[in-house]
Amino acid sequence: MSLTRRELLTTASGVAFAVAVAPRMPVAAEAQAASGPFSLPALPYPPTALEPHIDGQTMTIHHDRHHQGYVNGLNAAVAKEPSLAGRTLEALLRDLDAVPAGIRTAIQNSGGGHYNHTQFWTLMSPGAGGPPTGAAAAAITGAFGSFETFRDLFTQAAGSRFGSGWAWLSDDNGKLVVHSTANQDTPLAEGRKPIFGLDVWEHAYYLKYQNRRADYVGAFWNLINWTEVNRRLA
Ligand code: MN3
Repeated sequence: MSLTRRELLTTASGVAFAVAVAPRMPVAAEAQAASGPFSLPALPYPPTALEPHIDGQTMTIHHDRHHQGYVNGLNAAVAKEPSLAGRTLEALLRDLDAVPAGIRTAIQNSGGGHYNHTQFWTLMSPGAGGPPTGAAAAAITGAFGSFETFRDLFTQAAGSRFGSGWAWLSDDNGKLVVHSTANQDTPLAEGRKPIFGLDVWEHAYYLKYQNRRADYVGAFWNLINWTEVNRRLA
């Protein structure tokens, strides 16, 4: 004979415990939380495609495990607040104060992690990099004087972010700015629209670069997908 977990608990502990367990019963809801509404986007290239700048093992672990972890955390959080149904992730991150306190930190960290990594994968591409093209070239020169000046500012932002975080080029009310955020915080929470961001958590580079974050940041300039940057600028 087989007993379900609930029947075993009920048998052992009586009716009162069965009532207490009841809210945990909707296994279907938990399964749903694990699988949606947010999902891990596929990498737009094979994990080894960015070598030698970012190695395949780092890309696989970073995408399949770290990013998946943020997706799982985000789904678990929103499952606790049916009132959030229909809200976009951008809207939640833009106004964290409006998110119910019980899941605010989870939205900030896991929701931010999902949002940040989703843009990160598309902003790199094999055989890309070099100086900006099209609208990005004009916008960056207009805002910073030259691509080289911008690159130095961005490199400084990436290098000086203490601990884990991101370096960004963002649109701040129509003006391009270079800045950084801590942990998985997003420019959205600062009222800015992110154009592109570089992950400077150690999990993004440690296998290949160990403590040499500057070398990883330097390699990023060989990968940046200006076509995608131009799409996001438009
Ligand atoms: Mn990361």
